[in-house]
Amino acid sequence: MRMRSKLDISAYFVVGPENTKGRPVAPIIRDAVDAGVTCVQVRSKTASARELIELTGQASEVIAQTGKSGMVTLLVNDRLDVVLAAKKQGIKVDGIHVGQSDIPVDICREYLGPDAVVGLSARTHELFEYIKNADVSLIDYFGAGPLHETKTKPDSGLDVDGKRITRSITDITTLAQLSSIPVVVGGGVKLVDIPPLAQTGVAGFFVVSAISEADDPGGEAESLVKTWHRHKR
Ligand code: TZP
Ligand code: MG
Repeated sequence: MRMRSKLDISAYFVVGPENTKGRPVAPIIRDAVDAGVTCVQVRSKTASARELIELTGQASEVIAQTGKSGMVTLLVNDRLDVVLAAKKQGIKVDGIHVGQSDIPVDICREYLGPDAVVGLSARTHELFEYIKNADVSLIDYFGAGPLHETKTKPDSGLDVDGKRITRSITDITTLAQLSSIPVVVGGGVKLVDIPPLAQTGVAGFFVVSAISEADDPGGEAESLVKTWHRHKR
């Protein structure tokens, strides 16, 4: 099993140009990293490959400017091509996060090598069974959720039969116990959700809008991070 003692996904910020209310993304990433987020995932369903490479480069640069290079993990959502191109251009990017219908994790691992971080969304209605029995030899963590329905990802939690599933705090506690690798949970997470989530035993929370759409993204990120640490089990 992969054991990355250095991988800190306790405060995991997912962001892209669709989620910043028209504001530039890089300063929001800088504020969030300054405030203590430990992982940044660049995610866009509309940006071109070139725009995503550019954004990944900016994210890497602002992380370096905060002095947290090597401590804050930088990932790209879905796009193995973007990660490979960014690396080729000398951009420091740590890995990829993929979903169940994206590029398979064995291909990601093969192209990115043993040191890369590969995260996988555990998206199935039979989540407990899946998490318990999954082959985790190639991945570093599971993303799970949603805790709540969210307009950021309207299909989140939508099952094949159109039924919507959200994960209760009790379910998330069970997930944390069943999984042999770290689990990060998100979906509609706001400040008020952090204390109960931190008590479940999961490795961290992930958010998009709570930080990226806030009037003061840095201030919001700081509140989330501090609250997590105050309440974590
Ligand atoms: N995956 C599951 S829910 C979600 C993703 C990327 C979006 C969460 O966004 P928000 O704004 O924190 O609800
Ligand atoms: Mg995906």
